[in-house]
Amino acid sequence: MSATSSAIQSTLVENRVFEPSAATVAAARIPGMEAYQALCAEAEQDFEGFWAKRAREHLSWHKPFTQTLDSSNAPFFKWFQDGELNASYNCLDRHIGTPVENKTAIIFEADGGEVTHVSYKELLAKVSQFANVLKSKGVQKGDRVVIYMPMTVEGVIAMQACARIGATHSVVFGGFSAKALEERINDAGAVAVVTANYQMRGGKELPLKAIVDEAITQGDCKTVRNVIVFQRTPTAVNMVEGRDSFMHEEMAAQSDVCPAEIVGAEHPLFVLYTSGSTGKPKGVQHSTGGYLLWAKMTMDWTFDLKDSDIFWCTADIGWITGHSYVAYGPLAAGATQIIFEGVPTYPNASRFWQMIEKHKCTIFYTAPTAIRSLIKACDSDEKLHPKSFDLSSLRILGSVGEPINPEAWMWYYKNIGGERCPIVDTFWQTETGGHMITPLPGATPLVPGSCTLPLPGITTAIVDEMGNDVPNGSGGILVVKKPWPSMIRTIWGDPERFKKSYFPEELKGYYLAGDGAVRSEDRGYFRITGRIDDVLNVSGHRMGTMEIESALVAKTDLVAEAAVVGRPDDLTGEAIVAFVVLKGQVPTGEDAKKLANELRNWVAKEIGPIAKPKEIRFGENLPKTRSGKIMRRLLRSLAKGEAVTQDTSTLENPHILDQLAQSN
Ligand code: 6R9
Repeated sequence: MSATSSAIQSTLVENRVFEPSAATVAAARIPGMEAYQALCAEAEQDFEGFWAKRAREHLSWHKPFTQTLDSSNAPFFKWFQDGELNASYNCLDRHIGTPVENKTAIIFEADGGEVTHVSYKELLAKVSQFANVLKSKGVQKGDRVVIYMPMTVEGVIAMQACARIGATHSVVFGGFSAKALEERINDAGAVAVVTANYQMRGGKELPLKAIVDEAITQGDCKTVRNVIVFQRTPTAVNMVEGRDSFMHEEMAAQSDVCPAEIVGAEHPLFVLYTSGSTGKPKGVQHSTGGYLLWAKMTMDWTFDLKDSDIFWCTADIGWITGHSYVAYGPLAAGATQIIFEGVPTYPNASRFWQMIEKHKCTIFYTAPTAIRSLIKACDSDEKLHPKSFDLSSLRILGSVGEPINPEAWMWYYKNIGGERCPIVDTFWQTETGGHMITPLPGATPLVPGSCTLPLPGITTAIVDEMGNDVPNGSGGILVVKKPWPSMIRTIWGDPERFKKSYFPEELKGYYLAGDGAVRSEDRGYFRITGRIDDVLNVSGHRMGTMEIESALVAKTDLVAEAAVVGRPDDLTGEAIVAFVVLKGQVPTGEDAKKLANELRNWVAKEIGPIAKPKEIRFGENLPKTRSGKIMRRLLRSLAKGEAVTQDTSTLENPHILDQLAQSN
């Protein structure tokens, strides 16, 4: 294909529009663009009235709120402030006495393939029992509990039990290292840690409890009084007398009734750590009322949820997607959901398709990185290919975590959705609590690679550095102009950082998302162009470049200086490239390989395997301006293998570029 014809083809691909079928529109909760526009108009005419009406409709309040939005201490917005409720009550008790009580809440499929069904009634009993366990350990309303668990029903039980007694949970992804865990336990001041002895992933038994022990000992986590261990596998682990106990033994000793502790709408439901542009992760604090409202509403709107749906979100509970669309949203909405413990490639790359067929999944929500890796594995093997499976149960597909490239979108649409299922490309963040910009299955014409339009009530816009709107077609900074119920409330323990990171003065009080975006000239559709700060997105995981740099320079016997940048990668979206100055000589050949490996393993130990640089390059120095600033844009070009075309006249040491241009 000539260059021109491929250019024409890619423009054609991007201009393709997929309208929802008449049948989908007719059956949808938001049927057609007029219905969508009517909701947007309602929110615009009476912003607070719009949200108040939904909060009354979608949630059960123990004490009704009288004030919808309190902006008196902006940007510390408060929603439904004087209202009282409980999140676990809204996810479980609320369904008792309705037909949902005997409905399956969770279809759990273990790594090895064993399947368990748990009804709403059964889940309520288990959550109550575990809530009583926490209470018996002295955990009280407002205390923090760290959850370091595999993807299991017990993980959700632990989260719901915290919510039930008003304890604020902080889930740490099971792939994080002892060091990362320790930092989070200490920052949150957790009184208890809930973990499992091991986790099963891809047929392998991986330790969790041992990492908790290491974290607590090394990090001197004085606040932790108890460690409660879910026995996932029969393998024994070290148990500390007086501190540690087994979840099943504790639960067996407790009643399965535990009245929900009623809390104020602004009570912190959870703190979830995410990467920002400094070395220290941010504890994103979410509320109870506003957060839960949006988790529930977006289940209805974005996924057009019906009673009969079998919903499957593949995200881990360690990430925000696993909070909003596994632990809270589906339960608040009374849905049946699939929870999967394992990995998409075990025992082989058809695992997802097998599970969709077996459990008759109707809504499938996953990340572009999973799709891209499965395309690679399945396209070369007929037996693994989705066409060898009956995926006719599917009606809606979703994508989340990073931009989905039009090729991956088309493959997903054709091979998984059978050209029948709308794809909702949902743009949102840990800080937004729930979806922000997304198509609606029964309304929005789809354009591959575009997350299309904001949900009703959500005021996203693209502005320049002074906060002025830019015209469609011009790129700019993505902001949200008005507050919304599920927005981040603060950074745990650091309100100043919250203000500075998300509400910089020059942006007129708008919420700064940290992403660049552009709207199409014809439809005004949003397309996210990627982060504008020092945050990378590797396989849909957020990683701060400074975090990785701090980890590298913490290897003080070896490393003098390090700079980390991202490089586009076909499979993982972005890949991590580290430029490292060692204390000794610049290594070459086998030595360089050995040292690079040592550093990669070091980063895995400091943060977690997801933070391992894909490539490490050594140099005697880093490119710096005369004032000593590292020129990251040059490093980004070098990482991509591009010729450096930028102005290098301010560079202190231009010869360094040749050295850093070489891969080891
Ligand atoms: C939900 C989640 C947030 C960052 C966000 C953006 C990227 C997420 C996206 C997307 C393009 C989408 N992102 N969804 N980019 N299209 N549909 O992923 O939260 O882990 O906090 O990451 O992910 O860059 O700013 P989180």
